Amino acid sequence: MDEAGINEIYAFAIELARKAGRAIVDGSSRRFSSAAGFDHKKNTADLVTETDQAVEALVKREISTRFPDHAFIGEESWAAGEEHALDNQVTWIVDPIDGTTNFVHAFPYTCISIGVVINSVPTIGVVFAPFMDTMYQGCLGKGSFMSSPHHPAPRRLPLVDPTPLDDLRQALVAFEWGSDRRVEVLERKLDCFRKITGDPEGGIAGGKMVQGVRSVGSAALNFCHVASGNLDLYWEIGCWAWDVCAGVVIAQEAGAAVVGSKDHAERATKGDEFNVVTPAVLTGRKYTVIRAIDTDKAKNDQAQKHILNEFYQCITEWDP
Ligand code: LIP
Repeated sequence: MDEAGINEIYAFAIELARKAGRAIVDGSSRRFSSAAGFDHKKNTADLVTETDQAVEALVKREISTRFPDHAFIGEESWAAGEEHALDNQVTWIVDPIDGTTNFVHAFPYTCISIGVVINSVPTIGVVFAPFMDTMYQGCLGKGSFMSSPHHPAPRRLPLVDPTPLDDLRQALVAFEWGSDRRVEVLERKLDCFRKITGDPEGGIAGGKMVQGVRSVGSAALNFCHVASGNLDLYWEIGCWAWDVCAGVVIAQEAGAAVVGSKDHAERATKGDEFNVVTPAVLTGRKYTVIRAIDTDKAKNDQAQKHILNEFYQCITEWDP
């Protein structure tokens, strides 16, 4: 696809995210004025609302009208059985409301996430958080940017020059509790959380004692905070391609690195396929993203690989 074609899709995605954001805010107003409910998916922590479904229908309709030959993967369409394998079609990968639990509770970390895969490569990413009126956008080879009420003109990401990150003890990390709370999953999560946060001199063997942990409830916004440099690393097993596709582009364009499963991370940090998000990684439901650490690419790669190798010493994976 030529530059003009990519630019047309990019501009359309940004405007579409703003339109969807208005629908999310309207949906929230209706929800709290009429006490409109929500439904459970796999359990009482996995929620969906009529606004999720309405916003996805809006986005899907607008895309298919403008780009009828493009493919679409959306969280709610997928839940309704419309599964689509990632192939070499231009594919829109959309989460209409990332942070649905936050939406239900009027916690502002809610966004729409619009990713576009072109030639099997995550190429365009747009994440709009309407309750904070904050837009994150990125396009392959063109950088990524953030705009907000205090800074309406898009600012390039990361927001500040990368600073050294020699050890996880200096890191602010994000991980999520997610909605799978079965004992075999929760035990693994808790063991990983324990090692990531624990004091090795205080009895937690292998503890990395990170400086802090944040769980905002939105994979897309976690990726954007890593891209901005506000978070050092985010890890999750169990979210989906629609939660992360846009964030992958925004993060990589800000110098961040993305890996998938522990096995992928080990191969990627040893080989020459570092920071390549293939369709298998994008749909693998296991993700780690680490912020830019150096402006020099070779030094940045080396520093990110070092921290990733240290981080994965804490991780015992499970299949979501
Ligand atoms: C959410 C993800 C989050 C995960 C939640 C949920 P949703 O997406 O963004 O990372 O921990 O369980 O899946 O369901 O709000 O679109």
